[in-house]
Order: sequence, then structure tokens, then C-alpha cells
Amino acid sequence: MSLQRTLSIIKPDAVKKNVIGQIYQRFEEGGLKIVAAKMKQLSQSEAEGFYAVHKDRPFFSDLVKFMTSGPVMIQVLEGDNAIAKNREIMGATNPKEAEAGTIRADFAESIDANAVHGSDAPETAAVEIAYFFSTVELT
Ligand code: RTP
Ligand code: MG
Repeated sequence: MSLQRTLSIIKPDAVKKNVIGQIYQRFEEGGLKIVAAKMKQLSQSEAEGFYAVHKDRPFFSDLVKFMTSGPVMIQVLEGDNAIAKNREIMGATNPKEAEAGTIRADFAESIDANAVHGSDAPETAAVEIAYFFSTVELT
């Protein structure tokens, strides 16, 4: 077991559905602690920068448009193996393939509007946390 931090984003579709509290409950029940959080309307350049790894993918412009379509809720989650644990709680990228009881199975509409983001590795978690939170916002 290793104590990790990961970056989580509740995407505009789930914020619009008013299920932030229900999603936070999934994190807490899964043993993840919310150690920092902010609600934010992403600008186009903030969304493009966040998803820069996908800039050459065909879905990039739709992804940026979606991520800027309304406010998002951004949090840092901490716990044992938090990166993999969060992705387990989230479920598969495509909600049609997500296991029953996962966030995406229960709250997501489509592969585009899929409710949540979670970092996929320790290196990306560190970069993504620093992208949205300064050191004074993290204790
Ligand atoms: P995320 O980064 O948002 O946590 O999702 P993920 O790791 O499960 O998926 P990733 O491959 O990183 O893709 C980032 C987001 O791009 C959208 N996407 N659309 N139309 C498509 O084929 C497609 N593939 C990916 C999804 O919204 C995905 O969450
Ligand atoms: Mg990803």
C-alpha cells in the first residue's frame, strides 16, 4: 500500500446534473479523502493545456468544447493507491463499458460526457495537481 494523491475533475455534465455530493460520497466510501477542492469555469486555453497529451486526437476539439461548457469541480484525492482506486470508482471511459456501481455507469451519458476525470499515473497526477493547485492550497 502506498499513500498517493490524484487529481479528480467532476465534469460539466455531472455538475449540471447536481450530483457533486453523490460523487463525493463515492470517493469517501472508497477510502479517498478530499484534501483540496475548487469550482472553476475553465477557459479554452486552460482546457487545451490540461488535455495537451490528446491534442492530436480526433476528439480533442470536442473534448475542449465540452470541458468549457460549464463549471467543473476540481479536487485532489488522497488515499492508499489513490490513483488506481479513483479510476476503479470512476469506471471505464465509455460508460456503456463501465461496471455497475461505478460513477460513469451511474451518472455518465456518453464517452464525451462521462462525468469525471482521474489522473492515470503518478507522473500525470503530479503534473495535473500542480496545474490547478498552488503549494499554499495543498497541505
Ligand atoms: P479522463 O482523462 O477524462 O479521466 O478519461 P480517461 O483517462 O478515461 O480517457 P482518456 O483516454 O484520457 O480520454 C480523455 C477524455 O477524452 C474523451 N474521449 N473521447 N470519442 C472518443 O473516442 C474519446 N476518447 C476519449 C473522454 O471524455 C475521455 O474522458
Ligand atoms: Mg485520461
